[in-house]
Amino acid sequence: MVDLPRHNANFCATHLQQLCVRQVQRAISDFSMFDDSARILVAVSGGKDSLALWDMLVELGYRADGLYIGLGIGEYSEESHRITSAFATERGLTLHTVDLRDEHGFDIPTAARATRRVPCSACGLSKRHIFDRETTRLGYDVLATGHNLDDEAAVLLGNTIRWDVDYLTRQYPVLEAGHGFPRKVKPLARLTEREMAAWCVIRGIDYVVEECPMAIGNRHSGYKETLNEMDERSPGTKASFYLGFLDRMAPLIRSTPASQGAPEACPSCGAPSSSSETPCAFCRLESTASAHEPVPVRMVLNRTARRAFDAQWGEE
Ligand code: Q46
Ligand code: ZN
Repeated sequence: MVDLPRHNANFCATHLQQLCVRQVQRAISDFSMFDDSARILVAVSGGKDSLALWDMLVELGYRADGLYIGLGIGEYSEESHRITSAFATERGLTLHTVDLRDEHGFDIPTAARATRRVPCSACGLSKRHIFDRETTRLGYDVLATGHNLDDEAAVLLGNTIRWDVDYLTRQYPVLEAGHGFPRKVKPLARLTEREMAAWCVIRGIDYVVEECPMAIGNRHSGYKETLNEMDERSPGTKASFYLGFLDRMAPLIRSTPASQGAPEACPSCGAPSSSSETPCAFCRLESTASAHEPVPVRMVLNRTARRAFDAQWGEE
């Protein structure tokens, strides 16, 4: 039995699966994410959310393949790749892989050191660029990511605390295609982290339990912890915060790519960019980071994250 306080009920394995499938189907239809014939590319990291999403879409009969990006984050990335490949092989699914170091000459720890910015900044930029490029290049109709309700609620809390109106107007489970960018969807937006972990246990999905060592102590994790504390005191707070935003606030403020300025093409890689004169942000990152000596992951972790990393993976 799985206890889900936000529904004020315990769920057996069968009912938990029904709940998850219903919520995914509802998200797909409420937000018109894609139809039955769509070719879907699922961004998979080896974590529970993206593997559960891939599993669910295949189970529901969709044509869904996976895309894994090798970020070069030490043993964490090696384990993620191993688990993702095994998931695909065991189920006979198609997995595309892009390795940052092999194809672009750098990894995330080295990019963080070379740019003197937090690792998640270089990582987010690289993932967005490669997801967009590969979805278009390989001819998929849509890119699906495993962001769940906890992720989205934490982002919403951060955007609200900062009153980042620009991000708030774009926070939605569907990002329409436009100006060279593919359509992007988040079918798990109505499901919590706890529900996704339960799905994986019930379905026997092996996933990377440890979170990325770079995430330890970052602001996003702090927002998640705050929301979890509130949810413990008053179950359902997290869901009503995010789902209420989608129901009542997003329709009033939402913007789409069509309402934003048309981008130019990067002169170096051809990706959509703000200028056709200077290389795009990813090409600039690639040129700076690939010129830098490789940096091991431990070197760019703060003290807390390094301790957690050593305890999990052993000292390098
Ligand atoms: S993988 Fe990349 Fe995340 Fe790790 S470095 Fe940050 S953004 S935390 S989803
Ligand atoms: Zn470029």
